[in-house]
Amino acid sequence: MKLSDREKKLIDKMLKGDRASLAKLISTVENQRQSASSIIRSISPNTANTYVIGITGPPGAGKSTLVNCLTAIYRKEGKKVGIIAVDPSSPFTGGAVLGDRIRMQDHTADKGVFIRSIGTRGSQGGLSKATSQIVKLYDAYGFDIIIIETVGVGQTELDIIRIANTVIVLLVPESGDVVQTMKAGLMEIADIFIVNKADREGAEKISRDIKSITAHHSREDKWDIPILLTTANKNEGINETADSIQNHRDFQIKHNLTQEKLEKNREGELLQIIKEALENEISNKMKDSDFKSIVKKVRKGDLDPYEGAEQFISKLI
Ligand SMILES: Nc1nc2c(ncn2[C@@H]2O[C@H](COP(=O)(O)OP(=O)(O)O)[C@@H](O)[C@H]2O)c(=O)[nH]1
Ligand SMILES: [Mg+2]
Repeated sequence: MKLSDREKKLIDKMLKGDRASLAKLISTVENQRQSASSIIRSISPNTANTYVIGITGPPGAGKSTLVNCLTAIYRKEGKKVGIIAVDPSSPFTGGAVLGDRIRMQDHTADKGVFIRSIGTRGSQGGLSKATSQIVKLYDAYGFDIIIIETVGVGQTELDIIRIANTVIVLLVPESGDVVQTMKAGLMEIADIFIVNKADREGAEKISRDIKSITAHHSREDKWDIPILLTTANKNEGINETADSIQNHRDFQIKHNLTQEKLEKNREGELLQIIKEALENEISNKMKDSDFKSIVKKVRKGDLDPYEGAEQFISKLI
């Protein structure tokens, strides 16, 4: 699809650092408008210069508070920070924005920080696609660090979290049930465990429980998962968190994992694009008379769907 002059102008201005243009482009991809893929395609030469940190954990665990604290550290280092707060449970994006704005208000006036909350808009699976596209927009815009905050531990946010170079799983002393049901899969995703609200009772215990689980799991990449204690609302343990992120970043560079991850992501992206293109092709073909007759026979029960699919595909190729 060709980009409109307006979209071309927006991309141009965004690449020169215009925040309003960035915001408009984000809306286009968030709503998965038709031109979203073309926009991302045109900016891809400007990407792959950023570092993505994913923070996931139960609601109220202190993710936004931690994002706020980490942002302060990176700003002091002169780094520009782009934040995406993903809240699929929030039906109105406005609500998510407001809640996070209040907590992240330290940075809302700072031009080196950009915060965007996204909710349920878009179809199933659209959320992770929109998130990865917003990451690309942020990347092209020139953020040195991107932080993605997602709610929950496990399931749906999994693919969102795969976009991140370092994944932090944030728990609290009350997260005992999460730890009990912690699957090996989580060990492959969590690069750093944090027990936040260390000011509360039980923090040490849960961190020991996590440790005993990680001790029995050797990761494929041999990264030793650190388990940290933080009290984010008092800014305690934040430097250690930033150090752990840096260590993980160095570890990946040292073992060539950054390149591998990049290549894996690109392959995943290729597959995604092919799937979408084929799906569009199939939907269009459904309207052709040749194919319509197959659909009709299946609908009437004169043809079983497997046989119908075979006929359909052989016509398609
Ligand atoms: N006691 C305590 N409260 C905290 C801590 N960190 C954050 N909070 C509070 O927990 C609440 C939820 O924090 P928030 O960052 O919004 O959690 P999120 O839903 O995971 O993003 C807020 O009222 C925070 O002030 C902490 O370390 N200790
Ligand atoms: Mg939050």
